[in-house]
Amino acid sequence: MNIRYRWRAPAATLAALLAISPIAARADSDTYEFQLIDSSTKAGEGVILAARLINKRSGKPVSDAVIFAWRIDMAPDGMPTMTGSLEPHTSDEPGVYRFKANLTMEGAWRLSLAAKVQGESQTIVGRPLLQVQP
Ligand SMILES: [Cu+2]
Repeated sequence: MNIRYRWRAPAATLAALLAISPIAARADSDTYEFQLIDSSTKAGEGVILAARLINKRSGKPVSDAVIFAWRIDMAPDGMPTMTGSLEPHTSDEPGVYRFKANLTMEGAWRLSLAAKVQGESQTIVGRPLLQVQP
């Protein structure tokens, strides 16, 4: 399979970066946006989530991002400490970054991603929301 991006760094760096990241959150959020291709899914194990990274100025997907931190939790439903397991999954669609998740509870979830994009010094952070159905 043609993997068009590389995954780096363990998710250990994640809490520090994504839980409390006023600095990272500021970075270029007006230019780049992570959008879930399907923002509604069924609860379960091994759910595949796909997020497209868009450059809003050009309207084009960003295919060379390196996503180095990821997390999924139920913060939108008042459960910020309830996380789901989440691991990168292969994708061969440029600009689309996929994950395999265990989403054990219905309700509102938040996917948090941090990425580096070529030519941008700042970290790109996105937090698209996901509705999980029973
Ligand atoms: Cu929950």
